[in-house]
Amino acid sequence: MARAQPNGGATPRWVAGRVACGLFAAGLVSGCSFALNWDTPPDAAPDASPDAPYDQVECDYKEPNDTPATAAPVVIGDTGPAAICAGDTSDFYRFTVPADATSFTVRLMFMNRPTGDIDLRLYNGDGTAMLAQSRGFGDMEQIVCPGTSPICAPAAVPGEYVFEAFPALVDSVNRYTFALEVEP
Ligand SMILES: [Ca+2]
Ligand SMILES: [Ca+2]
Repeated sequence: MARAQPNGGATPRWVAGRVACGLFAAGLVSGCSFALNWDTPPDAAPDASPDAPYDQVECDYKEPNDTPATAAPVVIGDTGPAAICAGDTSDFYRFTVPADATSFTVRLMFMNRPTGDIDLRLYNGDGTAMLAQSRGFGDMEQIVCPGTSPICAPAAVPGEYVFEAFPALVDSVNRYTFALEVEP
């Protein structure tokens, strides 16, 4: 009876200590998890928002232009903005490279994201022969003619051309701007 009482008194104190320690550790783990959440930049959402990859004005830019035959005329200095929108298979544009040009560049620029990749093709003036294509995974597609990456080797630089902005995957949608540059 005299031996049992000291043991009975010590045991509850030891158990209470373990419980308190466990709660403290759980609190630390929980705190780490919250800290990681707080580290997420609050301004990361707007650019990545899948709900607003384009607006109607961008969708309607130079439409209808879904085939080489209906390619929309553009000039050096035109930039869009345009968009590949839901149900839009392609945007074709026609442009002229002047007689004194030695090379030209066609460039698409956009903010790539999942289901938002756009690719670029260049054709001859009536859109019947593809001259080059750029199908990367970044925020830009570019073709320089004459050029080697991608290969573009037109018979003569001056003349009429057609370029096409199109979804990299069937359902890809995104806004983009474009640029035409000519080197004399
Ligand atoms: Ca179109
Ligand atoms: Ca691409």
